[in-house]
This record gives sequence, C-alpha cells and structure tokens, in this order.
Amino acid sequence: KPSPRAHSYTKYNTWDTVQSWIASISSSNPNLISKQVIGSTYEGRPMTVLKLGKTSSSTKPAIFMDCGIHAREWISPAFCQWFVKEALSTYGSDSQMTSLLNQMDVFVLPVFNIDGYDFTHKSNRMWRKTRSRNSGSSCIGADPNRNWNAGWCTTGASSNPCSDTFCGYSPESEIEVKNVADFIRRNKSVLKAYLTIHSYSQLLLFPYSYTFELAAHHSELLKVAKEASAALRSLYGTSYTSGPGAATIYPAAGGSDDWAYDLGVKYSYTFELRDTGRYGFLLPESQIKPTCEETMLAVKYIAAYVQKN
Ligand code: ING
Ligand code: ZN
Repeated sequence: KPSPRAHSYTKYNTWDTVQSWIASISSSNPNLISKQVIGSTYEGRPMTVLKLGKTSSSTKPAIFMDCGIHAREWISPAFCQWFVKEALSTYGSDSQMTSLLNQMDVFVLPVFNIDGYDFTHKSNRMWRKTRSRNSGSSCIGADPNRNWNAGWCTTGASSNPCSDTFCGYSPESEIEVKNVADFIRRNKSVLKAYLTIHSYSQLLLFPYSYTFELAAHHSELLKVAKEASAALRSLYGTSYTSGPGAATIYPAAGGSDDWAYDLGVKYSYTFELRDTGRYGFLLPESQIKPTCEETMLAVKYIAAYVQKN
C-alpha cells in the first residue's frame, strides 16, 4: 500500500491522508485529544470521533460537530481538520478556546461519509450519497442527510434509490447514520450543541427542515445564528443568511439537525459554507484558509454562547 500524500490544512486531503492525520494528531496531543471508533462504514472504514478537551475528573458538557455528511462537499472535512488544529494551537493562548476546552468537550467527526468521500477522490467528484447497495436496484447509496428519524421521507426526499436524495429503506438504514445516532443517544445527557458542516450557499440553518412549523426555541436559535453570522462576516465580509431550513433553503425531512433537536440537543445548526455558486462544490483550495478562518469565528461564537447558557 503506497504511503498517503502529506497532510495539509490548505489542501483537500484524501481519506487515507485524513486517517493518518487522525492517528498522528491524537497521539501527539494526549492531554487534549482522545479518540474513539464509533463503528465502521458500509465498506468497512473506521469512523473515529476525536474528543477535544482538557481532561477533567468530572463529566463535562459537550458539543458534537460532524463534517462530510455529503461526499462532494470537500470544504467541510477541511473545516473539521482546521478546527482541530486551531483548538490545539490556540489552547493556552486564546482565552476563549482555553476556557471552552477547560469547561467543555468538543467531539469532532472529521469525515462522516468516508466511503462517499473516498469515491469522490477516485471515481466521481460529484457523488453525494453513501455507497451502500440497494436491494432490487442497481443504483448505489442513500442520502445520509435524509436518513434520520425526523419526519423521515415525508418531504424533500425521494423513495427512489436512484435519486440523490434517496431517504433509504428505513430511518438509520445507513450504517454511518446509525453509528452517529447511537453515539449521540449515548452522550445525550452531556450534549448541548450539535453542529453539522455542509456546503455550499453561505447559510446558517436550524430546525425545522421537515416542517414549516417553528421550533420551540426559534427566537433564540435565530438570534444566536444572526450573531454567529455577524462574527463570521467581520473577517472578510462574507455574508450569510440565517433561518430555519424549510423556509430558508427548502423543506427536507430526515436531516441530522432536526433529529438532534427533537432528541433534546437545543443548539442544533447546519452550516452551509462558501460559496454561493460560482465554484459551488468545487471551491478552489485557495479559499480553504479564508473559509475556515471566518467559519471558526461563527463556531467559536456558538460554542461560547452554549458554554454560558
Ligand atoms: N444542504 C442540505 C441538504 O441536505 C439541509 C440542506 C439542511 C437539509 C438541514 C435538511 C436539513 O440538502 C446540502 N448542501 O447538503
Ligand atoms: Zn450537504
């Protein structure tokens, strides 16, 4: 097996490179990172969650963040890697990051849909779904953001396995979704926020997407989203729109943020990173650094808000 190309925070790394990075960054920072495998993908790749946080004798409240639910949204895994790097390099110097990691744990899943991500590097750059086989169809995969048990397959999703928004044969039929849902259920009592990173459109979305009804905490979720977007915009002027998914992007059932919210994780947000369509999923590598830098400000804003509430 050839050794993976060198990891870079300003490049789109392959899965093999991300996997070696996960191993090396966690072994080099044992005081701030621990890792746990939460299961395997359909094709057998290990799904590893990194827990960032200063080790403490008591259980800490926590934030969960995943990247790469959709295979082709390459800026998303790049952001999770950036976030881990920034957390490690600013702990002890940045007062906000220091306080965050002293008081809370941040669980990061760097690539959710690993099989799909690998496929976009090797075969089809525009692949979105998982890579599971569908019985009775030659079409592959289900949409891992239509497969959660939240109004499952009632709107903005397809029951056709050939569709890019195929909801799967049942909620959590996709093993990757099942693994993450199990992890979130297991850690439900400590989880205060759920963040999921997608691209593109420059949106900061929150529940609901499966209905036009407003979430019980709508005004607070909107206020926090607007303030996080303002923090993001302060760096390079990138403008984001905030709002509930159904009214802001489109109605879509079976999404992870709606599921986490209905489970009881109040601060549940979907980021749609740069751009607004000029490059779309093919965002140039030259935009990784500015995109990640500005997104850090929004994520840190939400984390600080959650920490004090
Ligand atoms: N957008 C999301 C999608 O899965 C979304 C929008 C967010 C839908 C939250 C449902 C819930 O279609 C992208 N770009 O994937
Ligand atoms: Zn997406």
